[in-house]
Amino acid sequence: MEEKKGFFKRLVEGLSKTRANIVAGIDSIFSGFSSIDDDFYEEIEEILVMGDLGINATTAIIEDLKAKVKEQKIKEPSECKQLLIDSIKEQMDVGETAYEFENKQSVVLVIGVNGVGKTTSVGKLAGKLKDQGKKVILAAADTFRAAAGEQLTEWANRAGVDIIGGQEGSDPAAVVYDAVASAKARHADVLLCDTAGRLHNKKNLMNELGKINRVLEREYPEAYRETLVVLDGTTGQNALAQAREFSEIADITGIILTKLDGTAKGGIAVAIHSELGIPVKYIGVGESIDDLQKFNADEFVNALFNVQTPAN
Ligand SMILES: Nc1nc2c(ncn2[C@@H]2O[C@H](COP(=O)(O)OP(=O)(O)OP(=O)(O)O)[C@@H](O)[C@H]2O)c(=O)[nH]1
Ligand SMILES: [Mg+2]
Repeated sequence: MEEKKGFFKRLVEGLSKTRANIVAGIDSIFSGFSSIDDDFYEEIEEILVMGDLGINATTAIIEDLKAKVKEQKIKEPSECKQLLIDSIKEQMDVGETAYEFENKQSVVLVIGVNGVGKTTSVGKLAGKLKDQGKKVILAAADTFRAAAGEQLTEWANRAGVDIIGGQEGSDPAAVVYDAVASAKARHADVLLCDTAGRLHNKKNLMNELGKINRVLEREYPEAYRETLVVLDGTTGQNALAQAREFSEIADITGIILTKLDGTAKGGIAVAIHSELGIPVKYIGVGESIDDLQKFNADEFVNALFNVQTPAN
């Protein structure tokens, strides 16, 4: 509870620029319009699109808002605020089953382009799972970037979990092979695999992921599979484009959206979910080990609009 409160507060702080970007504009529409008309809806629409929520989500939200206004016979623009908040929440419900891997024997492949926060997120996730009493092993399958292994080793030490690595330049699939053997021998609950971010070229990426996937299928068929794409929240629409590209070459089961602290583009969380149907499962709001949390639509939208969640 203590920790959750702290995180919500940090989330509220982290989203302050996004809030300034979206909510301030919306509030001025709610107070500036005296009646609910087409202009009113158009202005809200524009702010949501500018706030990186994406065309899909925005259209759905506006349609939903219109239906609710009609149904509840609402006349005052100011009364629309809560309806709008509810509509945004409905766009991004992740559902109960999203975190099944946490309670199963599982292997989590963490992929994403250069510098988005893969290694950091693997480290944070390891810390979280370890705190839940899980036996976690890390696979340092980024053998490309110099010092990537050392960086992950630091995280393994911080989280208090084991790590399996390979030499720089060695085959990432071989590292995964060794890590699977170790996960089996040590009866690990979760094997987290960090990967290299430089494979921006689609063909290389597909080859490498294909190889890793074949190792996992062959050597560890009993493990529940999770493939998470890490996206940098500060890059807005670019993050959405990356998610789309990865979804074309891998069976993505979820997104980790990082660097939501201090970005004005936090609305992208809504867009990713709505445009691609891929749930945002975790969000990062800082560089330390506690700065990763499960994504909770209610909490996120409350933080965005700075309304208190009753339970917190
Ligand atoms: N502010 C902030 N910084 C973050 C967050 N997540 C990661 N970072 C920072 O982003 C930088 C890159 O993080 P890495 O974890 O090394 O990213 P990566 O995807 O592994 O990078 P490559 O392995 O080079 O592809 C580091 O300085 C991290 O501290 C976050 O949620 N908030
Ligand atoms: Mg890395």
